[in-house]
Amino acid sequence: MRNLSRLAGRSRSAFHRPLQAFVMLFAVVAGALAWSAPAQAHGTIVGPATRAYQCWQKWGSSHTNPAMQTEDPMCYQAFQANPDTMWNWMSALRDGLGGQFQAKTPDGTLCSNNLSRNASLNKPGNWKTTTVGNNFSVQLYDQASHGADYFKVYVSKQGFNPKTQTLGWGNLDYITQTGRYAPAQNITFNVNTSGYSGHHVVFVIWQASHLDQAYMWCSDVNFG
Ligand SMILES: [Cu+2]
Repeated sequence: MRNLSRLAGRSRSAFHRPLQAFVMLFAVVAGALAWSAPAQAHGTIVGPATRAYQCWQKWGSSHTNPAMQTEDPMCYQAFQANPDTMWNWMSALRDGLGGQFQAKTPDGTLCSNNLSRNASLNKPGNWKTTTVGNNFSVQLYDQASHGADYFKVYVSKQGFNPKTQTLGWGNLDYITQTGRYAPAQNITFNVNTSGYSGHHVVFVIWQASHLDQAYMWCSDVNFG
């Protein structure tokens, strides 16, 4: 009997030890995942605000407000389609494009950076605009301080109507490409344009510096 109970005790603890090890491993992995979340934060253009950022700013704290449907139908449809688009306004990125932005971004998917989870951002409509002059500044806010290899800036052609037309590469005027920027949370540069009036889309590509990581966004502006 004594031998038998000792044997049973040994086998029970032998069973428990791997289980405990597994539970501890799970805790460690879960902790690592929780810690990696802030490191996955990135950035966006906050001025003039990108579509997702603008919707997050205006409605993020009141996204169940029924007034949004009539006051801001484009933000409303974006929240209906996938609220994660707004919560993750900083994460509109793709890795490994090798600078092949046009070849790897079909017409009609520019504002979402060809991310299906953000497809609502490609919809034409009455997006809220930021009023700018011909010369305006573009401001990146980057929680991760990646720095930039460069930014490319485009503006939709005069005559293109963001309220009724889906944006393709052929609808854009190429404006400029910047130089490099050292890692910083805030990067601001100036853009000079001429001949624009009314509602336009400012399309910006950010080639981050920490790895081959490209961000693309649409900001709706009104050239006053
Ligand atoms: Cu990042």
